[in-house]
Amino acid sequence: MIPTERIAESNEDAGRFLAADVAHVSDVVGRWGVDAERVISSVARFSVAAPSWAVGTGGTRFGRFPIPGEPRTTYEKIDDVAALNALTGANRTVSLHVPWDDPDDPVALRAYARERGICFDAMNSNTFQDNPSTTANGGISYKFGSLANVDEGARKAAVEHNLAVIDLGVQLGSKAITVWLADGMNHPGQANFRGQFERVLDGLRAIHEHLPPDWLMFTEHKPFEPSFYASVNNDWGSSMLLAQGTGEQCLCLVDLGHHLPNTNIEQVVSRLAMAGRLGGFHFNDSKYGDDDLTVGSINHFQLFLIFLELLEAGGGSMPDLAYMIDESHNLKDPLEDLIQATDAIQHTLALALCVSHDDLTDAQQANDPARAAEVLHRAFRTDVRPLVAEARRRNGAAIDPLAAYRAAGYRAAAAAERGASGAATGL
Ligand SMILES: [Mn+2]
Repeated sequence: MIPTERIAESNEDAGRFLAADVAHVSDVVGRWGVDAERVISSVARFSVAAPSWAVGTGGTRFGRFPIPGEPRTTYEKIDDVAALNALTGANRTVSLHVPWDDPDDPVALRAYARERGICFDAMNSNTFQDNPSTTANGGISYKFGSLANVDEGARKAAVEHNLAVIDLGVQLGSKAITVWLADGMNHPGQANFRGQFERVLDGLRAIHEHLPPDWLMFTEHKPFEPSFYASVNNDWGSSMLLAQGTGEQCLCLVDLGHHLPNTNIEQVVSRLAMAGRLGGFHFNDSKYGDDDLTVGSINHFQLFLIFLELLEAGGGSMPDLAYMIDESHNLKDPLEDLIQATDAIQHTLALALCVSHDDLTDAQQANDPARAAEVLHRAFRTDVRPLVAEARRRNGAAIDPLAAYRAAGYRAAAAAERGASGAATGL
């Protein structure tokens, strides 16, 4: 854990000019009618889940470069998320991935997490690789798909796995399951488009039937990889058809990296929200595809526009969706990257909250695109970092979380305890 005294210590230095900076930004945004106090409290309220696999190093198909002190167990992953949350105050939940996380005693795990201030967000089921329970079961394999497979045994195993993940999630206090499928084709002619889609829909319906009444399930689309010719759930249209065909508790999840280049993601967000089917959100950034780069590191203005649509969907506040960071940390210390991702999310939320909705609507009603652009840019180009820092300070978190993380020596302590070659990410 990172003790609160260490954070308070780091805040003494980092906070020397904070009050003056907050007063200045409040004055600036106040000139166009934005209440900085509301921005601060909205950012302070917002939380985004850390996925359990993201506290370990990711990797590419060319290799993985582990760092000392990576978590070895789900318990140690919870420790890392708790440390992250102590620094940011904005990662109050963890999202597990089964079977990479497969706790023997879910009740004990839940209690362990609760003691550290961490709750369980949406569960993730994995049917994109063979796992011991399927291969042991009569040679069943997901090589040719899970829910879309022509083999009934594989489809049945995939449905059963999802049901088991829901049962596990119930014990952990989770309220949702995200179903991302690798199903599709790597070769033209390999399968029948309609047949695959209908089999997936049947499987999703069987999973939906098992949902407790207060649960949601999410369909997550992705255009390619590992199915490089065609994914079954390839885009938001397919995702929406699947959600609509599955049932009332099935909503769509948008992963920022799961779109073809130049896709207007903010428009996708608007459409799904308009249809009442927007349920989950995975943050990352990309230059080429599903790069899983640090949030806001490349397309920051696009992220800002996406946040505007989220605020629009929530009537001026962030809608109650399942938000998660979905990144692969190939070179950075995973916790440092998660700190930067969370900071980028908080920062961009603050920027979006500084847009005057009234002024933007006036410009739109007057058919004045230049003025509309000015309204967006005056917010986007304002330095709102003091408002974000103040939100963190009020949450008892670090004003400068990365500096506080390094000063606390967390990774070195973890390495001493866990050793140099731990890895429990499943990658
Ligand atoms: Mn995702």
